[in-house]
Amino acid sequence: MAEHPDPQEKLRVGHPKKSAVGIPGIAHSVQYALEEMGPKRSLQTLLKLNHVDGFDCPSCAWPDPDPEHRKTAEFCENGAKAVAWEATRKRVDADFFAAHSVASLREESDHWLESNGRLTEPMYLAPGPNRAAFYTSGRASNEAAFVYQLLARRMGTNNLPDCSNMCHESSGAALSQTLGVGKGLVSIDDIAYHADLLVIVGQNPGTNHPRMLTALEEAKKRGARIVAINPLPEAGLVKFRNPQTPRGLVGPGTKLADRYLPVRINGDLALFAAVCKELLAREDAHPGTVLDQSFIDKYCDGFPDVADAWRAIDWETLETQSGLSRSEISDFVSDVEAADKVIVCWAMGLTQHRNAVATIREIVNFLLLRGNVGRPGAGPSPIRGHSNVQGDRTMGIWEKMPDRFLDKLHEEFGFEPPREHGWDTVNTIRALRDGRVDVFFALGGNFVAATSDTEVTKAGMANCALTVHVATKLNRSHLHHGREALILPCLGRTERDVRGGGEQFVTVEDSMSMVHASRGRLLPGSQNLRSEVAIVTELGHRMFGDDIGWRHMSNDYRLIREHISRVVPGFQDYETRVAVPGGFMLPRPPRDSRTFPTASGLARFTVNPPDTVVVPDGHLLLQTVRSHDQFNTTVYGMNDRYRGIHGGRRVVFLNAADLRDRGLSSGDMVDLISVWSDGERRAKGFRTVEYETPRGCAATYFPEANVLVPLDSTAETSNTPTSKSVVIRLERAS
Ligand SMILES: Nc1nc2c(c(=O)[nH]1)N[C@H]1C(S)=C(S)[C@@H](COP(=O)(O)OP(=O)(O)OC[C@H]3O[C@@H](n4cnc5c(=O)[nH]c(N)nc54)[C@H](O)[C@@H]3O)O[C@H]1N2
Ligand SMILES: Nc1nc2c(c(=O)[nH]1)N[C@H]1C(S)=C(S)[C@@H](COP(=O)(O)OP(=O)(O)OC[C@H]3O[C@@H](n4cnc5c(=O)[nH]c(N)nc54)[C@H](O)[C@@H]3O)O[C@H]1N2
Ligand SMILES: [Mo]
Repeated sequence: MAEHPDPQEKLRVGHPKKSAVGIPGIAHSVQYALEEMGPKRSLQTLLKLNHVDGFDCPSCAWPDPDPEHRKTAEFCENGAKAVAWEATRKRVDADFFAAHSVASLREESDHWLESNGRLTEPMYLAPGPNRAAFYTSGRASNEAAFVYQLLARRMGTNNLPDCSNMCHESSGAALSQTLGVGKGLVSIDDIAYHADLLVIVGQNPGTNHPRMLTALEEAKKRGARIVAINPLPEAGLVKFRNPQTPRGLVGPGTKLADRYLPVRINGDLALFAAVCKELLAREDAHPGTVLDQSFIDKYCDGFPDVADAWRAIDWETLETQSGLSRSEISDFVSDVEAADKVIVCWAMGLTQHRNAVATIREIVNFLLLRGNVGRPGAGPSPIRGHSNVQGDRTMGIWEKMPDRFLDKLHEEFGFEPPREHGWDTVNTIRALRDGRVDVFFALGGNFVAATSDTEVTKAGMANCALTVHVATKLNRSHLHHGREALILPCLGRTERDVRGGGEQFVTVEDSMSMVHASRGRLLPGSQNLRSEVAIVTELGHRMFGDDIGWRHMSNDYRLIREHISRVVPGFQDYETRVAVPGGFMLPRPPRDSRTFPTASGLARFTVNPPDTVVVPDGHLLLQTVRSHDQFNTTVYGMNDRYRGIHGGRRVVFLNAADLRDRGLSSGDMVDLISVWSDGERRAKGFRTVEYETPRGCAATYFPEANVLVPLDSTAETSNTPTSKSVVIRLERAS
């Protein structure tokens, strides 16, 4: 019985026949056999049907007469049909399945399905490529990242979530929308030797980028000013905890920042709107003295609209949202006015909020106003996290790589890469939760611990048929696994990598777009360890044979770099240029020539109405930060000495007044409860620490606090979990 009407069917209703079978019936069946089998085969089969030296009619179970009584044509009309149907020359083989998707076949009638002919080859339906997800943490080298995205796309999926989705995704989105390039436009020399003013927003370099302090010290020595914008007075920038100094380089008691603005958590959009409004007001008062009007006219669009928007905002909104007074903001604007060249550096304090992309766009507006883009000593500078997180993106680790990259892959390797966008990190967790992932593969990282809504992620992992982790160290993600699980240990950056083609090196790209080589020197931790490149290319070889030279790439990474040089823009002569000590700088058109590869070809001013997270009465806004003794989910020790914490991590930093309001004192034990539209999440047992931070703000460490971050609480556009703005309340621990 056909479930679906036959699309070929043209129903006609005639008179019922009076007699069954007879000559017309036989003639009909012979004609039918001719159609299906051709004349010779028809004769061969129909004459053998139900004969002693022949075969049993595949149609009904009517017994055959004894041998003497059998006729030359011992078959009925339906027997002939059955034979012809089976002995057909038509084939349903691999080509057929290549031409028809299972979903489209499901729509066909039963008649049509069988009428396509005989099944002649075993058919295996593998899980759809989009039921696999390939996660990357930002330590993978360019070579490993390139072959990894190649493997995923060769399989047919763009499901390439990465740690960037939780990190600088918002920066990439804001910068490409406004300047046409999703990367920073500043180099170390700009910071150390050229900028007049360095604005450090939502970043704690003393702990997370200690080598940056050297550049800042250099800048300070030649008289540059430094402004820190942060709800916490971080050590090195703002505060010193004697006797330590961040690098032992500045004298005791020195602090780098000349001005500190204790912004409310998530108050930066309002702050930068206020700064722009004030700059505009000063320009209006003394036309031609504050803004770089010739830069704006020549290189930008959207200025009149955004200027109107700034003029219309009232100061009260800006002060309330930023938590800063008009005079504090005005003093900062004076620093800006006095500086010819301004750099803004930022990190997770800006990117992990609902309005993160808008905030970073407002910073671009701020820089454009005085032509602080596309010249030495000026520009936007997102400070990246993992050593090669930026390089991994350049190599194609992204769930939505543009078509021009996919076209190049096609040209280079001859297969058609999938075009449909894949899952980012949050969407991968949703798919895991809903049982839509069969295979979860991770090239490094600690997905379960690093992502938001820990319990949801853990449970989701168990829905997978297979989880695979390529890793150097055992971590929590390996313990929350699918029905089958693999851990593939790999070489680390420090170790020598010898392959068939000799000793190999890999390459990486830093925050400032410099590409350079990295060579391990230590003997591998074990003979069993293979490089990430070797693991991924071997997998490619096992799955696809040597269709695109997986084994060759595995033995000689130069071949991978050759492919990269043809696929990825800016990598021409890769092998030669990376051989130069220090490597080479990738092109950054806005910086190199004030060329903005946006749709309009101009740098874009954007209107970003100030707003901030609404915190209900009695609640606090919680940010989650790194201690001095950790690298993301890797905890080296239990101290955070710059913040005065020793021997434990379950602490929550609070303003004295917020403690007092709740009848709490420093050292009390509390539970943290986050509130979200779908309910509450609780993290138990945190010790309160009275700390200098604006009222209504709180801070604690990640990854412990990730249980509090709701999966659906993400940044607009970038879909980054809002790890720096979680609405919570406190309850005294029982
Ligand atoms: N030692 C060490 N180094 C690291 C890492 C590590 O874990 N350990 N991690 C690496 C990685 S992956 C990354 S991404 C970087 C992260 O580097 P950072 O971004 O410096 O790391 P976080 O600890 O998240 O610090 C965020 C900073 O932003 C501030 N902040 C929070 N909310 C706001 C806000 O709303 N506005 C403003 N203006 N400031 C805010 C916090 O007080 C804190 O100072 O470091 C990299 N380097
Ligand atoms: N609440 C909250 N959550 C956050 C953040 C936050 O600020 N707050 N920050 C987010 C950010 S910025 C990031 S980048 C993510 C980090 O997310 P991930 O990158 O997934 O996490 P890591 O902790 O860096 O991963 C550490 C693991 O990587 C493996 N590993 C180390 N080196 C290598 C190597 O060379 N090769 C391989 N294959 N494996 C290696 C080790 O097994 C180690 O356990 O976390 C995000 N999560
Ligand atoms: Mo990061």
